[in-house]
Amino acid sequence: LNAFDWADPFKFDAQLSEDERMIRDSAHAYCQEKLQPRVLKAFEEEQTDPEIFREMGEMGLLGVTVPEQYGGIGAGYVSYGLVAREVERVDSGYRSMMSVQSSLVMYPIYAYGSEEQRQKYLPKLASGEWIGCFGLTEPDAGSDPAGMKTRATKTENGYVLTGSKMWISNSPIADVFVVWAKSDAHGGKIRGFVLEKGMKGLSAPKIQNKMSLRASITGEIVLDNVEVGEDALLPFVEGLKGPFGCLNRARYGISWGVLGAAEFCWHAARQYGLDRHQFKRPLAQTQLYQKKLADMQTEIALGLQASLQVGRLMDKAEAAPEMISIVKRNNCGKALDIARMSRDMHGGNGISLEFGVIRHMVNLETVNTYEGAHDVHALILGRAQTGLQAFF
Ligand code: TGC
Ligand code: FAD
Repeated sequence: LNAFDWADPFKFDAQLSEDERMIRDSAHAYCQEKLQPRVLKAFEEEQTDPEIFREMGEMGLLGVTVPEQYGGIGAGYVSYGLVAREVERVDSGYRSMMSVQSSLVMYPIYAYGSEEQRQKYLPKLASGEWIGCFGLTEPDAGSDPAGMKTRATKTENGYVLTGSKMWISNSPIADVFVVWAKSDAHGGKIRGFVLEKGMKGLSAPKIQNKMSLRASITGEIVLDNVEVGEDALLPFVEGLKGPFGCLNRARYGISWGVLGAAEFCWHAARQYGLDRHQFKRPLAQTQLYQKKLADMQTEIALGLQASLQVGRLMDKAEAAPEMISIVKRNNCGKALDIARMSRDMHGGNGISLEFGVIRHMVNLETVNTYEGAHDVHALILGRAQTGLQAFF
C-alpha cells in the first residue's frame, strides 16, 4: 500500500490534469504573495482595493471559463473551482469579488447577450478594467426573487427602470450593473439589463458596518427612473432561469471556495495544536483535539471529491442544478462548522484577527446565506426527491 498524505487523503491532486494544476498553482502563488499580506488590513478597515480586479485580470482569474476571443482563458469548470478555492483560502470576500465578476456578470453577458454586448463589455471585465455587479436581491425579495418589485417600463426607444436592489457585492465601485427587473413589454416576465455607471438616476450607496465579508464592498442599487436604450436589454433569456443560470455557476464556484477557507482553518488548527503545549504536552496530542482534526480532514476530503465530480459533469454539460445545491449547501455548512471548530481550538488567540480563523468564521456566515441560504437549498433538494413544493 502507498503512504498516506494527511493533507491530500484521496490523492485529489493526481485527479487533475496538467493544465488544471498549472492554473491552480499560479492562482495559489498570486493569492499567497499578493492577497494574503493585505487581507488583515482590508478586513480591519473595511476597505476594498479596486486594484485587485486589475491584478486578477492580469493573472487570468476573471472569466476563467469565457472563451479567449472575449478575454477569458477558455478553461473548464474544474479550473474555475480550483481558482475559487485558492482565492477563498485567503478570504471569502476576495472570492466574492472574483465570482460575481466571472459568474454573475461576464457569464450572463456571454450567454444571454448580443455580439455587440459581448464585445463591448467582456474584454474590459476580463482585464479588470471594469468592475461588475449583479442585482437580483431586493429589500423585500431575498430567497424569493420572484417577488421582486423592480420594473422596466417600455418607452419609445428603450425602457425606464425603477426599483431598488439590496446587498449587492461590488455595487458601490461598479462600472457595469447586470440588473433583473419585471418588464411590462414582456408580459411582466423577468428580464436582464446591462447598465453603466453614471447613468442618470442610477446610484449605489455602500452598506456600512458589516461584521462579515469586510474586504468585499457591498451596496444597494437605486434605480430612480433610469432611462436605457433597447441595447441595454439582454436579448436571449427571459424568466427566472436567466438569473438562476448565472447562480448555478456561482454556487458551484462557492462549493470549492469554501473548502479553501476550511482548509486554511484546518491547517491552522493542526499547526496550533502542534505548537501549543498545555498539561505538559502539545494540544495535538490529546484525543479530543485529534478527533476534531480528523473530522475536518474527512469533511474537506469528501467535499473536494464531490465538487470535482460536479465540475467534471459541468465540463461535459451533464450537471443538474440539484447537484450544485448539494455541494453548495453541504460544503458551506461544513466549512462553517470547521471554522467555528478551529476558532475554538485556538482558545483565546482564536478571537484575534492575527490568526485568521475568526475572520473566515464570520465570512462563512455570509457565504452560508447568499446564493441560496442553507435551508433554501434543502427545500430545493426536498422538492426534487418528493415532488412536493415546500417553499410556500
Ligand atoms: P421555480 O418555480 O423553481 O423556477 C422558476 C423558473 O426558473 C427555472 N429555474 C432554474 N433554471 C436554471 N437553473 C436553476 N437552478 C433553476 N431553478 C429554477 C425553473 O425551471 C423555472 O423556469 P420556467 O421556464 O418554468 O419559468 O422558482 P421559485 O420562485 O419557486 O424558486 C424558488 C427557489 C427557492 C428555488 C429560488 O427562488 C432560489 O433559489 N432562491 C434563492 C435566491 C438566491 O439564490 N439569490 C441569490 C442572489 S445573488 C447572490 O447572492 C450573489 S452573492 C455572490 C457573491 O458575492 O459571491
Ligand atoms: P430571507 O430570504 O429573508 O431569509 C431569512 C431566513 O429565512 C434564512 O434563514 C432562510 O433560509 C429562511 N427562509 C427563507 N425562506 C424560507 C422558506 N420558504 N422556508 C424555510 N426557511 C426559509 N444578492 C444579489 O442579488 N447580488 C449580490 O451580489 C449579493 N451579494 C451579497 C453579499 C452579501 C454580503 C450578502 C449578505 C448578501 C448578498 N446578496 C446578494 C443577497 C443574498 O443572496 C440574500 O441575502 C439571500 O438570498 C437571502 O435573502 P434574505 O437575506 O432576504 O433572507
